[in-house]
Amino acid sequence: MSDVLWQPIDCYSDILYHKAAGIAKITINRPHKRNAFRPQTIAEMSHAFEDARNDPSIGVVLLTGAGPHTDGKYAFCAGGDQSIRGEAGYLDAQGVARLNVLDLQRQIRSLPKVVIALVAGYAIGGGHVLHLVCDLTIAAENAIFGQTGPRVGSFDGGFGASYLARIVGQKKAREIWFLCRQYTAAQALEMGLVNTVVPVAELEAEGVRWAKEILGHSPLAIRCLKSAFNADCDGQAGLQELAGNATLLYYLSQESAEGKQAFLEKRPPNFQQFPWRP
Ligand code: S0N
Repeated sequence: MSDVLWQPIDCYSDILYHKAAGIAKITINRPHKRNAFRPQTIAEMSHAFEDARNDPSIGVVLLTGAGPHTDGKYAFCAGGDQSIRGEAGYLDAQGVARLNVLDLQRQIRSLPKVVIALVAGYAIGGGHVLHLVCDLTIAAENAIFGQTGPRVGSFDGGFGASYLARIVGQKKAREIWFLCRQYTAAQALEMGLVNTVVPVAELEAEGVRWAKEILGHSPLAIRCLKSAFNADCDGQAGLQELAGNATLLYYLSQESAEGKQAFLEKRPPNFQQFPWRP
């Protein structure tokens, strides 16, 4: 456990949401399903991520799974809840089929703050893709990683395939998907799938240590770096994100403010005061 005093935020059924000292913590809380997600779980996670995005005191989000479970095992997330899988996706409370985890994946990637997955136990199927799209992953020694799609009749051909291949290489990514094997934390570290491995009792404390280190650095620099890393894989959406940050920085400049001020004061702008930098 960490030494921070987590404050519970809001009331959710499938997740726990806490904040402390610049850090938000989202915990998938469906231990009877090894933290498999249903549309409600995804909607709640999305709501919490949006809250973290809008809170200027928050710079880092930890994403984790509740555990240990009653049998002593742990899970980060076992993917989509197979018991409510309908013909066209996972059924919500109204019986509407949804694949809303894809929206959440994009939300995590484009969140202008750092998201760290803390993985104890199983990160399987769509749960594996969730840790994948986080910026960093800290694994407990008991973590187990893998995809099951071709065995259980699903696949993630988006980030789950192409981004995985960027991280572990084409051969390894194809092995992971085609064979549906499970990999230990040590193997995951060796293939670059996680950043570090710690004893399970140290997982949250290590996550908080990494978060505090990041929080000591420049928020705008981290924000621009995240979108720069994304732009490499995310096509025009990635470029839009990176360019949006360039616009944000420009808005913060005196040069940009002069244009707006001149318009409001109904005078010609004086851009001559600003240099054409080399
Ligand atoms: C995680 C595993 C390996 C753990 O094994 P263990 O420790 O032996 O526990 P179990 O006894 O198997 O499980 C304990 C209880 O938890 C239930 N449970 C576990 N996982 C799920 C699950 N995914 N859905 C529903 N229930 C689950 C068990 O049934 C058991 O309950 P009881 O005791 O009542 O029987 C092992 O559990 C395992 O292999 N789980 C299944 C992993 C899996 O195949 N996940 C689904 C993979 N597919 C996806 O995630 C879909 C991907 C996706 O979401 C997506 C991708 C792209 C585009 C769209 C989508 C989309 O669908 O939205």
